Amino acid sequence: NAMLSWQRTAFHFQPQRNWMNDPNGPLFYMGWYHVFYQYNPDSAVWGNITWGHAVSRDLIHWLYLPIALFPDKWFDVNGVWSGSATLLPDGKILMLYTGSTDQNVQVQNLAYPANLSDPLLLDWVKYADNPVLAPPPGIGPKDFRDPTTAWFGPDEKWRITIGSKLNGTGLSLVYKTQDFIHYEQNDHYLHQVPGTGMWECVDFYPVSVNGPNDVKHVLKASLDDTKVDHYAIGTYFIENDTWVPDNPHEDVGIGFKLDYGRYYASKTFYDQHKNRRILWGWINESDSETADLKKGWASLQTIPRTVVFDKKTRTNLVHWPVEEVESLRLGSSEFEGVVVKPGSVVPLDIGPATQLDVFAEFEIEFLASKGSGKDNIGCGNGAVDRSALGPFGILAIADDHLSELTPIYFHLSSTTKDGSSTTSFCVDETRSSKAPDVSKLVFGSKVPVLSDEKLSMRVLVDHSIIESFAQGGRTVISSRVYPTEAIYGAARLFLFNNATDINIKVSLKIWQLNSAFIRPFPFDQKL
Ligand code: DQQ
Repeated sequence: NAMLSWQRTAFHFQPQRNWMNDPNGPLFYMGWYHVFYQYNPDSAVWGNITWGHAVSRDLIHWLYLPIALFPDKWFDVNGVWSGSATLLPDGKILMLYTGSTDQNVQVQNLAYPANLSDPLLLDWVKYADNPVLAPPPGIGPKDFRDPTTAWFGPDEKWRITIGSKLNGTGLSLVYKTQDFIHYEQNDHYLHQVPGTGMWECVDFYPVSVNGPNDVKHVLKASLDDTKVDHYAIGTYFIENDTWVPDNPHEDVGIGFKLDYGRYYASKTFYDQHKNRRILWGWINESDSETADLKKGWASLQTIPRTVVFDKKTRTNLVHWPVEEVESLRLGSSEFEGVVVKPGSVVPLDIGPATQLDVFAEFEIEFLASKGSGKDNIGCGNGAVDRSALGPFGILAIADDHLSELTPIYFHLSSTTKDGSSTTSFCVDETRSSKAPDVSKLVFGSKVPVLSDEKLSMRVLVDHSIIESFAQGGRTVISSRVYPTEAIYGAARLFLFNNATDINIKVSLKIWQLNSAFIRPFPFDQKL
């Protein structure tokens, strides 16, 4: 449908057509990054779930491969659901995934590449005696899914964890195995948090705090009830495979979100090629199913992000687009100290503004005549709010008349006695589209700003997706927007300041981004 083609993105991964959801089994093998994904080959809505498959040399340019796994056995006929890859020290690759059986029971199945000398890993074999795990006593048949990548213990056994729930308490079961066929269930859960409901797509991995021997562990769960990816940082006790959060007030499901926008079912993998941990996440649609059927596709994946422990705050992770995205940078424009006065909007003359990498730093000038007391509104009702210290930031995917725009902004709260202040980082979708039947919300959260730091944001703009990173990636917001006017050459970028008591002084570097090649693998051609 040409009418809606501008909502296609230029450098985000998405299938050619139809429905996609969770990223599955990401891995690096023989020079190629692989990503699999929950994919409905028949329609732009969820159903008939297979594993789509694509490969890339650099996590940016992608080649679609044939579907890797179909729902064609009794143990997965109602869906080949999410799962993870484990690379064994001997070079083998194992995939554990959830099958929804002919009885709609969630079981764990084993699959492996038919031919390890094929770098594309085109053919997959399902272990004949699947399933390898069925829901244990006491766990509901529909509350047992999404096995993690396995990790190795000092007892020479591998461990996996699988999310579930019991009476509203979200939890993660641990199993040990030596051959990935036979498993013993641990007495203890890895962790549990009352009131958080079903934990989908659990992720569990170490982050370096002070060199490789000093690590903390991240536990992430995708909460089925709220459709939010929550993580917490804590300590893993190998002796009984339990994990304890550093801060019980910021436990899984009640503390940090990986991304405060439209984002779900994320998964990391360790990239042994570049020694980094990479995070994939699904950006879901916020238009109607009717609109998705009409446009013939639904959902995208974020630009893969590197994940590290924040050594400055020591409380959170930082996420940043993989450096390879910078290979898409074309010409750039720079602006130095642009002053934006209270209540004003300043256009940034950069030419087309649909494919951008924007880096902006903000300085605050307090206006002497003013000086109100309290200002603690957080993201408030969006960028139209006006108060002493915010909001201010940029307007992306905006048309000349500002009839459509998506503000990405900071809002400071008043400085407290000890000199610290709380800063909120937000995205306001409420005026992002004139289209009806689109859910438009204000997203955001607090972001730590240390005393020696400037306020900064990085924003990737790609037609209908805006990925925003504050303070080096401490707080991240993915937005899905549906412009009808601010498309192609009509899309612009502006600065705005709706605060009443401050000027902002903004320095920016803005790159135009090239499109990525995302197309079918040329099987008839040598690469
Ligand atoms: N999506 C899969 C499940 C998972 C859910 C099914 C999360 O395995 O729990 O498509 O989005």
